[in-house]
Amino acid sequence: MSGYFDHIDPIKFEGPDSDNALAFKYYDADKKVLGKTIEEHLRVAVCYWHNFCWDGHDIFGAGTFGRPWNAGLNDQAAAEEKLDAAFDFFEKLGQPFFCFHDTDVMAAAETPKEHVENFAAIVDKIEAKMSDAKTKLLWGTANMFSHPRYMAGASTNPNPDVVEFSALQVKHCLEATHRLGGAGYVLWGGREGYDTILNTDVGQEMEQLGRFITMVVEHKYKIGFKGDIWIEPKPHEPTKHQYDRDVATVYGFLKTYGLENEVGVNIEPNHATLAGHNFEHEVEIANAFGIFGSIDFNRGDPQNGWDTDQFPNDLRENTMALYYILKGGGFKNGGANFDAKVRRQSKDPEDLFHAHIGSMDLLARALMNAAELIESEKLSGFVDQRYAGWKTGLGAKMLQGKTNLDEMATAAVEKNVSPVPISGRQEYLENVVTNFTK
Ligand code: XUL
Ligand code: CO
Repeated sequence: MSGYFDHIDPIKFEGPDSDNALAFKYYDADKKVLGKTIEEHLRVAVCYWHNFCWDGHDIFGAGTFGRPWNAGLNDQAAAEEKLDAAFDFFEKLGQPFFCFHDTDVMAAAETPKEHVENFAAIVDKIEAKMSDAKTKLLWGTANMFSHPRYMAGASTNPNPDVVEFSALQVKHCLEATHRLGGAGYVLWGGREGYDTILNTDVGQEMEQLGRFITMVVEHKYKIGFKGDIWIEPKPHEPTKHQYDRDVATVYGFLKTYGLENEVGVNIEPNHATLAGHNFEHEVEIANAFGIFGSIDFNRGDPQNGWDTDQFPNDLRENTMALYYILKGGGFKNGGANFDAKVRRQSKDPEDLFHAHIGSMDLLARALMNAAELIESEKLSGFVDQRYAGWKTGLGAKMLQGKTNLDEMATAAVEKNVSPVPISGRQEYLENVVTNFTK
């Protein structure tokens, strides 16, 4: 026990009329929605890095949070104190999952041997903690972007020695994720991209990335890891051009290297908006290509263009996202990880709870709205009817590859009518969504 959250009672569901800021109003974990409980649908995860590692510093100022485990050296004792605090938080919040980077949980390391030893030492402790906790591991990942050695990328680095270090980190983190029962493993591109083309061989770097991810997949089979591997698209920040800029780009890359049936995506709304897409677009593109995996829920700020990683609070946006997630079959191994951080002035332990309670309530409402939208068939009925022409006749033959330009052109001339445009009913459909957002 860390003692850090002792003054906060376990968070309970009290319903929408409750005045208690430290209670759930909508996140009723056991409530059934479309045949599954809210907890089973959402698979909520708390992330280690924003909540327990970041100390509140920004580019102009020092840390503001004063969390005791971040006060001194990041040694094994501090890593264990942080682990205690993290599991105390998980127990009080009661969410089913957490996520971590290797460097979030372990004592700082400089050499490869130190990395292996320090990581192994904390993985033993995490395993012990998990043995009497409800919280399971949603996914693990290796941080290959913070240390200066990764300045020019990890697997896309011009120096193969850096790629060796990356291989070491991913091997150990994937094996730890497997040992801890993780449902997935995430590869965020970090610095896999470039700042100036003048010093970069893009073709060479893409080849390195393709080979590296192939080796990760091979290792997954070698160790018998049954979870999924997901790439997390992001268009820029930290590098100007990231190779995995959005879901469609990632799909093209996976297809090029024959990985499209092995690797899916972990979508983050703030990354989607930085790429000029909305959240539901990224979800539906992933559904269309069959690579939907998991979500790092958060939001950006519409007035600025960087990755502010704020907790989500837009009910309509998340109703839309949950609608397309459910339409695609919902989460399987993936879940709702909050890759979000409280603002720098929100320095108290309570603030971490307010942030997660509010976002879990928001997602529960969005889920219930989305389920009602699905059941009403108002959107799907409209779309099905809009594409009904493709079920029969030449439309069906075209999709089956059984017609050609000659036959279609002849059919058009025989009918000899210019097709009459049909309304797309955008405003009507937007009204439907508004009326289901409650
Ligand atoms: C960075 C980001 C990461 C990944 C994991 O923008 O989202 O935290 O989710 O490395
Ligand atoms: Co993320």
